[in-house]
Amino acid sequence: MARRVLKGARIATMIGGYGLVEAGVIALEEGRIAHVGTEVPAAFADVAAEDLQGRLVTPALIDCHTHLVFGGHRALEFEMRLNGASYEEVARAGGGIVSTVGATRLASEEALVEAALPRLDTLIAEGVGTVEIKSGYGLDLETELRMLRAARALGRRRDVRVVTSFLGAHAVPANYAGRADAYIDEVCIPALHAAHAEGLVDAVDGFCEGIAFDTAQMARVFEAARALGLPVKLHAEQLSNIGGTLLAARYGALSADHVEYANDADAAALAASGTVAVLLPGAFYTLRETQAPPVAAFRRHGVPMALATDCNPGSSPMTSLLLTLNMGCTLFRLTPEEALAGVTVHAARALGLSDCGQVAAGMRADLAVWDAESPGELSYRIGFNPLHRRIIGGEG
Ligand code: DI6
Ligand code: FE
Repeated sequence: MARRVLKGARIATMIGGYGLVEAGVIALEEGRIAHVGTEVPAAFADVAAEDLQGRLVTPALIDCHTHLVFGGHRALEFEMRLNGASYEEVARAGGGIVSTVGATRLASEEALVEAALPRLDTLIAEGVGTVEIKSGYGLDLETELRMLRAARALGRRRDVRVVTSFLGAHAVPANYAGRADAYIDEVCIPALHAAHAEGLVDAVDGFCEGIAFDTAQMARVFEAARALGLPVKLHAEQLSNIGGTLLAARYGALSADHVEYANDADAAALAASGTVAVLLPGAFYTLRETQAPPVAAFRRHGVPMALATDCNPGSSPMTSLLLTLNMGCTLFRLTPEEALAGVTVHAARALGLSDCGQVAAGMRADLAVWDAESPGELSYRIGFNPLHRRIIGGEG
């Protein structure tokens, strides 16, 4: 359907906060938004308008940080933690990320796709139109590439835009224990080159943490990314402060993610570099973390904040972006307006996308229509999905 007019919409444009337009009209043409206002534009006078009967319209939601592709699951670890083990103890005991690596290496591309589809479908059912998917459970060249091919395949299998991040620097595999630098040189950077040559990489990510890679090691990965012209992002300050956020800012990263242990100086650096702070309340909740990210400092310095599921088998086995909104408000004290910006306009920015995340002329016609009266309802409810339908690329 090339041309289309929606009327009777309460539109949260997400331009300057909610940017509400009452009794709004949206004209769509060739997969793009052609017009947003309160009158049908003359050029669309010939198109029969569809009445949304006062329903809320937002940009289609964007989950800007997921590890959606992986083999197996980690329910046993969940039990371990409930029996008293900490996340770091689980990791040091050979569990954690590395155990998912074993299951992922054994899975074919098709098996990875099939395992991820139910998770992706759950996100889509809540109005998600764009999802970021990371590699990082291969930690060898073949499996890192296979994960990224699976991520691209998911984007072809469903009406959703998939943005990939190469996360070769996610953990040190067992055969490189104690030799993280050699892993970076011999596996991570060559795999990045190979994945990029195959068109599989939209951005480069890493896990900068005591149990993973330090800032000097991450800087080498970022240099390789820069040489390829790829943007970077970083899991930073999730469990401790070791300088990842400052590193991310120094490289003009799209985002610094988790950031529970970031401080005021980190917030100032993110603001200066225009880097988005991606908050991941699902991991905070699952790990029973007690230090919340410095939201007040982010506000004070004007750091854009995004929210994402961090869907992964260990620290955030969550496939609900609506629950993430609620957790962002309840656990981190975001306002519902900040939370919705976090899964729309700021999530787009965290992915380097400028054609989605707002309802505005020129943007992709990716919309979510809700059986809701006010945008705050999306954050308010727990375990309730008011999605009426998605419109993706002007269709639906
Ligand atoms: N931080 C996280 O929370 C996830 N990855 C990361 O770098 C955890 C991934 C996992 O435990 O499998
Ligand atoms: Fe993550």
